[in-house]
Amino acid sequence: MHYTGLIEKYRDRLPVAAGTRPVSLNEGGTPLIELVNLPRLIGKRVRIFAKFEGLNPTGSFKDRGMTMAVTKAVEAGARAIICASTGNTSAAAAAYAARAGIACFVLIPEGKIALGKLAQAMMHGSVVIQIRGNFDDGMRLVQEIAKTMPVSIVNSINPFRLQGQKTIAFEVIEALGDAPDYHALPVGNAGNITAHWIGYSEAVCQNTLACALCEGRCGHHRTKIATRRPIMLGYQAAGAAPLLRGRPVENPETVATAIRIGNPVSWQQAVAAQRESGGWFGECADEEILRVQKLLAQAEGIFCEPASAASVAGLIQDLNAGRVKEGSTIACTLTGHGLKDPDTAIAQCEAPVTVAAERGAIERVIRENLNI
Ligand code: AN7
Repeated sequence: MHYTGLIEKYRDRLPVAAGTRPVSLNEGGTPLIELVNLPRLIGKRVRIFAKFEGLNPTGSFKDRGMTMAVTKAVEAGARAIICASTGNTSAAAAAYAARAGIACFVLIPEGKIALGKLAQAMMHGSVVIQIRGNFDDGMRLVQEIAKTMPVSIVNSINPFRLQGQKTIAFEVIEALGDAPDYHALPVGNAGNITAHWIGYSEAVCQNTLACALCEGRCGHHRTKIATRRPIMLGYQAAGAAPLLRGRPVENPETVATAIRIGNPVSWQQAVAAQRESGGWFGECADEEILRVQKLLAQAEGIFCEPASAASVAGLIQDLNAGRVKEGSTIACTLTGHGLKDPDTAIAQCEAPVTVAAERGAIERVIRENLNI
């Protein structure tokens, strides 16, 4: 049957009513791609699977949360949505608002979001408000503003966002036949690690009690689809690692602008996921994030954005430290597409060679590169 997005697919596991009409761009259903070269390159006997969320309609996992948040906002009669964003949330909000025919306001830190994300927010017709401040300032402002203005918040403090994003866990389980041993992902505002844990927890639960969100309509705890839950590994950029440090970071800084966040709103839930799963938080230096981003692009053919590469960069560190055991199966969420941030990609690569439009000149380049 024609795939029409995650609300239709997981209707019985999501807090939606029978008559709810999804605002959807057919998000979800992303591939789980085994990394076929990386384990050999790092000399570890493990199976690593990348959940490539860059292949969602707006190029990040945010679409999963946004289909739910906008569907519910429209159902409740909202005429406008608002979010603070490091880029991907604004791109998704803008697209789903366009689809629903409602207004969208996005607050972004001036000069600190990747070019592709800015283009998306602008192109989909949202009102882009650049603030002279960082994401955390924007998050605080959005919460204040939503108290007095007729705008519905679609940041991940909106519980429907997490409900949509929990479907990543369901899809990983379906692809592998059960939960992996570990699940690694980048952590910024900490909504996604919370959502993954909700998904994995519901997957092993047969509790038929009604969930608080839907007042008994969904019955999403009905069928057990996994026998266990993974150990959760949450990786932050070294310059923006509040969860690792145990306190907010005043001026977060990292090349991975998507996770340039110093005071995550889902702090408590993320810590709960880490503790309950027996997992931990780790940090990655910017150089390491970029090195692994390039490694994924050049050794696996997968172009993710810098923040996404933190999941694999952190995993490699913990494999080398012996903290993640060999023989394990690991899922890594690659949260966004590399095309989102062309500036950072180009800055890491050698400039193209420029030659005359002549056969000889091109043959010379080929010979040099193949050493023949
Ligand atoms: C590619 O867009 O917060 O820990 O405003 O874009 O759930 O915040 C983006 C976050 C990881 C972190 N990878 O997820 C925003 C925003 C990418 C991201 C994260 C983000 P959370």
